[in-house]
Amino acid sequence: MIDQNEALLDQLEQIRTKAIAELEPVTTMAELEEWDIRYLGRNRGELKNIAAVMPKLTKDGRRAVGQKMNAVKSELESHLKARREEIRQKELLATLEKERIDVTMPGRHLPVGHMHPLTRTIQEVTDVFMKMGFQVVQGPEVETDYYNFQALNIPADHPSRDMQDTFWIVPGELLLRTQTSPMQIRVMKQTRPPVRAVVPGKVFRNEAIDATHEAQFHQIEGLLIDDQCTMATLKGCLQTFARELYGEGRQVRFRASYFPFTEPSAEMDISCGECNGKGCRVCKYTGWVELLGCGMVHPKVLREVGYDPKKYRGFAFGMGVERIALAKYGINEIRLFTSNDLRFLRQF
Ligand code: FA5
Repeated sequence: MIDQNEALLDQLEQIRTKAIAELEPVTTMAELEEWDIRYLGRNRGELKNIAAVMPKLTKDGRRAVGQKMNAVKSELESHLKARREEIRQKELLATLEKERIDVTMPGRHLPVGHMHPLTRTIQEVTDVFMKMGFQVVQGPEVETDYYNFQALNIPADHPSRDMQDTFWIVPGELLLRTQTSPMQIRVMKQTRPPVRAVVPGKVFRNEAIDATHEAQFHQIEGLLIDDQCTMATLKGCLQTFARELYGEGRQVRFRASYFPFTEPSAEMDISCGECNGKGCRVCKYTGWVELLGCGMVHPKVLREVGYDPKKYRGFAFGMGVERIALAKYGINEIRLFTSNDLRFLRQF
């Protein structure tokens, strides 16, 4: 029995030495895992094999072998713990080294876009009018003949229909709006005076295209209705707008004109920004660029929307956004806005 105890103690000592020796070259968690199973494993570890024969020993033998086994076990466990920590640290350092961020490296260039010059112009114009108390509203691009023409005092046989060559969807009924003026009717029908609104949006005309004419362009409509406004209010408002948008250096002028839905009517021009009024291709050698049409809202239009023309009056205007941008930035070709040419767009 004594021999058997001795032999077991010996065996435990051999296990201890072998385990420590085999732990030496272990460098990965996977290898450590294997080592753990081999020596300390609950099912088939080498210590477990010795524990299996313990019940057959004498009391003293059990105590001596048990003590030695516990000592070996806790020594191996503490080696395991220390090595696990070492490997963990080593792996962490390797990961940190592999994923190291070089903060001195130049950043990746992400090109940032910016607003299209027409969008920017619309925003600048509406901002000026918002400061004057106007509300910004929008309306449909597909309109009925009633809103685009009839309600604006342009009946079916009216010659002024020819002023705006129309893209019809259903001839005589449905069309791509040729102007933003139909929104005058929609706004007035939906509200009671006082009214102050500006309406930016796309309009469409079946026209010959050249340096200042497009078939699809943008307008901003303006409408003010109250009980005391006059042509002087209209001129003051539009002059203020021109000064705010273009600065003090540019001149504006009003020319008598005709629109079926305003009386009296006028057009406002601004001195050409390309040639400073000397005459060039942009201004067709006149020194002026036409910006907008305007006038006092016709009594027939007021009656059409249920406003009493004896009580209320107002003015309206409609400006071409492309023309405003041409004049503001001194551009000599309207088609550049839709050319998608980055060399052009990057300049704004
Ligand atoms: C009108 O469209 C009227 N609805 C304006 C108006 C509103 C008058 C309210 C009175 C009261 P006109 O056809 O002139 O008017 O166009 C207005 C502006 O749109 C012009 O002054 C011009 O700046 C711009 N415009 C007209 N046709 C074109 C085009 N083909 N391409 C680019 N801009 C244009």
